[in-house]
Amino acid sequence: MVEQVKNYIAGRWVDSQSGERFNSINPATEEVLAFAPDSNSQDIEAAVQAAKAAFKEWRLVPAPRRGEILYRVAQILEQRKEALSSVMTQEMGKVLTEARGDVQEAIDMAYFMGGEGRRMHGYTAPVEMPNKFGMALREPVGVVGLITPWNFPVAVPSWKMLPSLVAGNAVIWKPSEETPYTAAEFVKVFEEAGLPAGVLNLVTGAGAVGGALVQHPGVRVISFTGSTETGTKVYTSAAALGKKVALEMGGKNAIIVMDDANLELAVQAITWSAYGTTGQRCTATSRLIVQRGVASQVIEALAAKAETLKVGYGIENGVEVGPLVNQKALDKVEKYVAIGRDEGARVAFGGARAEGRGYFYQPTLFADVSRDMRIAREEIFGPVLSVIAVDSLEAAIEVNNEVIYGLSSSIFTENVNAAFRAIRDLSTGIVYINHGTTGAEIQFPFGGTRGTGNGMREAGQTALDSFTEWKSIYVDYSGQLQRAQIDNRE
Ligand code: UN1
Repeated sequence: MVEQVKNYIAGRWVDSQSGERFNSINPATEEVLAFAPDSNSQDIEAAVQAAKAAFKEWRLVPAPRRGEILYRVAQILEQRKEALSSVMTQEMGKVLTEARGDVQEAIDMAYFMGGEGRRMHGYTAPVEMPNKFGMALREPVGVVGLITPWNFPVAVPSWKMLPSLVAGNAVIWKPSEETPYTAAEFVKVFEEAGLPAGVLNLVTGAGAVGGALVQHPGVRVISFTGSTETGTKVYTSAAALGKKVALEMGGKNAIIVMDDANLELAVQAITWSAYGTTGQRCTATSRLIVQRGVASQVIEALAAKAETLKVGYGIENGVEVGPLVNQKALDKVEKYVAIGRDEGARVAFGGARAEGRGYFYQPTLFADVSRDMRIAREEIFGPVLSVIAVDSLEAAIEVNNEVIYGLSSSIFTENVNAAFRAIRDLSTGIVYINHGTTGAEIQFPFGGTRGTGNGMREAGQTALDSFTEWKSIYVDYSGQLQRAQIDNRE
């Protein structure tokens, strides 16, 4: 049965005014799973009008009450976890256990941000004049536009929606065209939780409709997660309109393994960070920087472990690695594996498509990679790991820091001095010690340096920075014209 997805605007499920639709394909079977509206700028216009109208009232709902709706979202998500995870696996391919983890991140975020309804701290500070009081508080911005990827089709949108909503904004969400069905199922949770009509609007479609959202003057904030190429375009066009933009883009994350590391632990962590979600996480490990003394031992162990991984349809029990999201992603992985071979790297494991239907590729390990090869520098977004051997901690850190991205990094060592030097010197937004590069928790800032972002962070309380403005308030209860009003300060 093919699901018919609709847009959700002003609290109603509607078709696009374009009358067009597109298919959402199950990447494991290549069958059509759902149709969704191929929306246009008229749909964005309708969503902006709905969001603007809803914002007028939503901003006045006390934040603790807004937080309570988020708690209900969390509870409904808990009940729906299995169903939503199953739709996600069918729609974008990640294995069921990972899909459950994806939904769980949204549950965690809903409880966390629900709590912000009673925190969302501002502050007071002493002021210069007698009988005068000063305070600063966070205010919603208005209508926010969210553009999200397919690789975390519930978790990543939740990082944007939940802080937006608790802060009192109205939201227009344009999910990836790979995951409209999962998106609509997620929006239904908010509807059931009692979110007023127009506060959250869903508009599905391809890049053009995202562009219309970015361009609309009624949308004051754009929060984007996706490719560096698209994110840069979003940033440029939103800047011309004076909008606030939060960007989360590419990665080329590395794990460093020192020769004193617990190698068994390191090999397990590398395997899941590199091949989990078929390497399609912004936080995935795509480089292994290993100290020369243990390099061949680690490569052998990784190849042996990769051989045991069960690749297949993620809905089936025991499958550990699902397909890539689509043909284009598969082509890109094939292209990079060819580039790696041409550059002189050695395929230690994998290096080919899997047989049969579905966009499957074998977990792939490249040895003898040098730091200047393209496979050591460019984001592949697939199950391909490149191993670079180095002589020292200093060299490892240098190699880690020289790529254009800076999301996540990790070091395996039993030496506390090396660990703390790495914490100090690894120039990524997230650093792990004796843990893979994936698995960030929602209560800490999430985001990267350099080409990964634009200095904003998601998750944690920092998430509110993207979706609020500060208002500073001075209350003068002296009953007099005080000097500060005349000459500020003498
Ligand atoms: C992403 O790949 O965009 O840390 C998000 C992790 C997950 C989130 C990844 N919690 O791997």
